[in-house]
Amino acid sequence: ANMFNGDSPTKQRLLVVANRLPVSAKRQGEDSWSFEISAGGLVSGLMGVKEFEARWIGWAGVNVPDETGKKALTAALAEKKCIPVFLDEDTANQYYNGYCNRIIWPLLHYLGLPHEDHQATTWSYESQFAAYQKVNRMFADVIQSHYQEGDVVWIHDFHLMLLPKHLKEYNKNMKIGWFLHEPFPSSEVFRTLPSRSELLSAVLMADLVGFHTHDFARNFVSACTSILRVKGTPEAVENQGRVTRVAVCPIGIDSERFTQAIELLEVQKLIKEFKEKFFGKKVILGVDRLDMIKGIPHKLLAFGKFLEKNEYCRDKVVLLQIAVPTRSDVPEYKKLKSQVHEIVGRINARYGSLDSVPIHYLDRSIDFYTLCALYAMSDVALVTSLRDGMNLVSSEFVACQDSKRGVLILSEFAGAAESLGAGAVIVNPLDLMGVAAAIGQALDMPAEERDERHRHNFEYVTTHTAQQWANFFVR
Ligand code: ADQ
Repeated sequence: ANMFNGDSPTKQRLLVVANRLPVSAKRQGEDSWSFEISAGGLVSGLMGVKEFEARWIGWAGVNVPDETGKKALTAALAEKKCIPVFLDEDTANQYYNGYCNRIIWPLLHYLGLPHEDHQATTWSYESQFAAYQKVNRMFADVIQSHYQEGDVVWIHDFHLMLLPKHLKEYNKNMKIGWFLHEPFPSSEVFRTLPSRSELLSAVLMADLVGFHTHDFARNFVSACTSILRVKGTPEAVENQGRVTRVAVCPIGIDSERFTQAIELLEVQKLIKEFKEKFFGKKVILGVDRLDMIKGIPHKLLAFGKFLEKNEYCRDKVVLLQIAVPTRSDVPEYKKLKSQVHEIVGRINARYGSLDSVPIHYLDRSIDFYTLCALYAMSDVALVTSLRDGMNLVSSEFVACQDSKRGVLILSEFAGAAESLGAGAVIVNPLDLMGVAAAIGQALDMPAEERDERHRHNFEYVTTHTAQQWANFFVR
């Protein structure tokens, strides 16, 4: 039942703090709950940190208005070593759907700040930031009440940038790390944020801050030096005598989970079924959360250009795009969904025939085995993120391709390009003709070249795992 194995009183305690707990809770009755583990890079990485005794602290993701419910949920989560932070509906909305998803997220990905006139809600910048401040403070209180002398606190992501400051106010000896899973943008972009100084100086109260790439780390240091006028080097920032270390540590995946899954009979059966379904066709795979940063419209339009130029391919190549809807309470995400549907419809109407359509598009989540089977049977994976902290889909595809040795087409704007660049075909997702040409190059690539590129990336993905990432950062 525990998320983490091998607890012992002699182990170093680690408090992992993230916006969401690694399990989602569903209420079954007044005081009974069911849970589902949300598998992702963070969860699998931290499950692999065996030398620490870890606890998770995060928002349960559900609104629990009554005290009985809160008590029951807290007790049930304690068995899973999870500690919930409870947020009321309005605070959660303005903090999460507002400040986090409509303000900081787009800014970190170079999409700029929303214009208040264009906001479909009545929330002002100030009220959203107030909710963000309130939630960061609530997290600090929960952490403080569970903290024991000597614990290491590892905070994740842009949702909790004020937290290091609050925690140091409670206890200046607390050891605090903060890791950003998203890109840190150029300081010219970051400085447009009204609360830039407050956020940066709060983050600098951490002892260690980590990023996926050298570029992100450099941008962060340069934002600190230009906005706060503090001293910085590529490895550290000094603010009023306090030194914050800056580390570059790209996340990996739990590669064995994938390499083992594709050997399972159940997955092999799925692979065979998909091969029969797409017999005689080359399959290009896209797997993304439906988010503007993933460049899904650009991917579809580039594929359209490829079909326009390569008439003979129209019934021989399919693009299988899985786009899991997320953040559907945010208006921009609703708009994106209908825009994408419209483009798919247009391309299929233009290039389809009575017995085939070039784009198979699903906007739902698929289970892990089906995902592995799709990764394993596809000829090409197409990742066209406009900006992306890392992009785990690229690594997952590589991990499942050891017998097929398909080609990864990867955006130069994904953090993954720094590590998988030598094996992937790198593209600028905004250069639609360039992406169309890369699709042609990938589909025609000679076996020896595919082999060499794949070997490079497979070696990387299986030796730079999520477990190593977590161990490195915490140590
Ligand atoms: P994301 O943007 O959510 O997170 P990404 O790296 O794209 O992360 O990984 C998405 C995960 O969801 C993958 O593990 C993938 O298998 C899964 N997934 C996607 N679509 C799915 C579908 N249709 N069905 C089932 N599963 C699906 C942030 C940053 C990233 C960074 C990660 C980790 O934005 O840039 O790589 O954190 O640091």
